[in-house]
Amino acid sequence: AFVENLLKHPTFLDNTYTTKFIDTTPDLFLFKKRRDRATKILTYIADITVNGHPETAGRAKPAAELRTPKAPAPLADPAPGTRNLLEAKGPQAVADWMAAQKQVLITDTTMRDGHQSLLATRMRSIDMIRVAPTYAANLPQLFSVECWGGATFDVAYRFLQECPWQRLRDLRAAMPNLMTQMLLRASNGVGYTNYPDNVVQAFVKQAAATGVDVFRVFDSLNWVENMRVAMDAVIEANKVCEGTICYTGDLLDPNRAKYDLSYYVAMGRDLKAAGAHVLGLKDMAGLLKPASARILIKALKEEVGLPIHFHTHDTSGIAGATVLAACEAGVDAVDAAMDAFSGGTSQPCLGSIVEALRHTDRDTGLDMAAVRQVSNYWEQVRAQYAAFESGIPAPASEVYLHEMPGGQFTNLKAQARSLGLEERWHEVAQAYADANQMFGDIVKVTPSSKVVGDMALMMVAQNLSRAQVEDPAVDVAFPDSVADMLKGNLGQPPGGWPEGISKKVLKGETALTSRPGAGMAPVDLEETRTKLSAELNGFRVDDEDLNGYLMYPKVYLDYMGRHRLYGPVRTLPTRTFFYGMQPGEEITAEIDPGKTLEIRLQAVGETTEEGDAKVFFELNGQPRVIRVPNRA
Ligand code: BTN
Ligand code: 3PY
Ligand code: ZN
Repeated sequence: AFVENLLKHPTFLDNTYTTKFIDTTPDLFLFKKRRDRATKILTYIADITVNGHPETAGRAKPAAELRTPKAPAPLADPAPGTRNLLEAKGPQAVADWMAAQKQVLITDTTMRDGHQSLLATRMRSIDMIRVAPTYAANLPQLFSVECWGGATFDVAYRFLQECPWQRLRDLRAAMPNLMTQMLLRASNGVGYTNYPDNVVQAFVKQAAATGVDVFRVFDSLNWVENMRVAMDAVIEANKVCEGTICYTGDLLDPNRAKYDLSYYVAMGRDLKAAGAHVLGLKDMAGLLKPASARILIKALKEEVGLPIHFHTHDTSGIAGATVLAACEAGVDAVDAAMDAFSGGTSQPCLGSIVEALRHTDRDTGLDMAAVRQVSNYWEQVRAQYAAFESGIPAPASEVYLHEMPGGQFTNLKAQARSLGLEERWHEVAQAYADANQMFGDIVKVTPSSKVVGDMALMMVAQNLSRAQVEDPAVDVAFPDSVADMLKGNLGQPPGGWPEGISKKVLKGETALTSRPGAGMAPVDLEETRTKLSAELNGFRVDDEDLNGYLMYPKVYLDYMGRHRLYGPVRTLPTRTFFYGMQPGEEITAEIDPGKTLEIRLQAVGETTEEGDAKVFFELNGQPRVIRVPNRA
């Protein structure tokens, strides 16, 4: 609502210039533009100071004495790392190098899955970019830094008012020796539905151009057929294609025979045949147990022959044991998160894995003093995001019942809360497990996990059992996402969809059994660009903007509308972004390299008869008054 009000405010109806132009065009009227951007940022600060940020209202607050986190100093010039190898010799050379290493290679997931799983994906770019040079200089032995994709793409536009492409560009520049890594949902891109092939291709091409080196490509039903378009695009871009198996069920349980060893080995072989350089093993819910990891990793190594990159979540509390078992079984690379962003629904603790392997034949070679320093930085960062903590205090063995992915767990819990079902959480967990069986025991990961979650919430809210939902005689209004999935629009699970529930949901409609993308007309990219440009008053739409719009049209347009009002708010310290300023407080915001605004809040004045609050600032020593509607 605060946006709508501002949109109506005459002072802010200026739409003659926009993001990229301002951010990248060296121009003759620098003074005026800078002042205008400064006005926009002051407007944002004034609004948040007077009215608060809607996302932090009523939530826990960071401690008053917290300072802006300070990154540890880079110790030396960045030593050559995996990125140098990729640039010099290409992705196959990276895979060959991986397979030849004795040490366990480590991917740091803090900047993607870590905060996606613990803080609802709310980490802002500035908190990442500040420490990126330290990663490059002090941790050059890392295999990769996972810092893009998954839910981070839309959350950046939607909730953080920043451009995800710019985040990637900045991180890439700050870590020239390290491979960046992203999570790509194959034909679902970084969204929740299947996109036309040429949209997926354009997106991958752009991600590679802006700065992604390793693409972890997975499909939410493990359907290799629906991964090829994305995998081919990665290979075409000469980047590392990590074709990925999603792990589900329980390898050693004879009652879950659908996902047995032969299933995973066959999928691994299919991914290799599809051109994967590396085989990803993605245990998104943290269900792989140590004994199973030994068997699975050994079999995949022997039978597929690709280097293996293992990813898990610590929801159960024993992921560390599984990682160590995987290391014993010969896994090539593993994912971990820095202390403050590890454990629980996130990855296991990076430093502890490094220590556990120290002085063994699989010693990672990472410098623990450097790891500790970086961890300490992340501790300060996490403290700033108190409002987004989900408050899960202990390991949850219940994960073996519901099998929710780490990235979904906290999200679904929040959804349950907003529906007034918080005290019935354990029923939601059971309903989630029941819905999964009803759909035939499927892989649950974005977007299929969202469908199962929607179904589970509905069952609990309406007190429906699985038997009732399946009973042809009981009338059930299924969530749209369920109908969409059973129509085949997310693709095919192993063995197809169960007949009974499909029949009930589809009401006579025939379901698609071919690849959804095969039947979708290509989007006319240039026509889309022209129309978008017109909608944005002639703004020059570059390929990054176009791809952002193609993934999330409305989210992108809303972001652009707010950008016009507020300018480059990504440069604000995180506390200021979420809480505004205190009288007497001073901050700086570097709106361009070397161009810094010094902002001091003097006072918040009375509210006028028209309902506007006057906010008094000093901007680079000059007094400035900003009026914003007081809605508090
Ligand atoms: C937010 O809305 O707060 C962030 C979006 C997070 C959505 C995630 S992505 C992984 C997980 N699986 C789902 O089905 N939803 C979540
Ligand atoms: C995502 O797709 O965002 C995930 O994290 C899946 O695990
Ligand atoms: Zn994950």
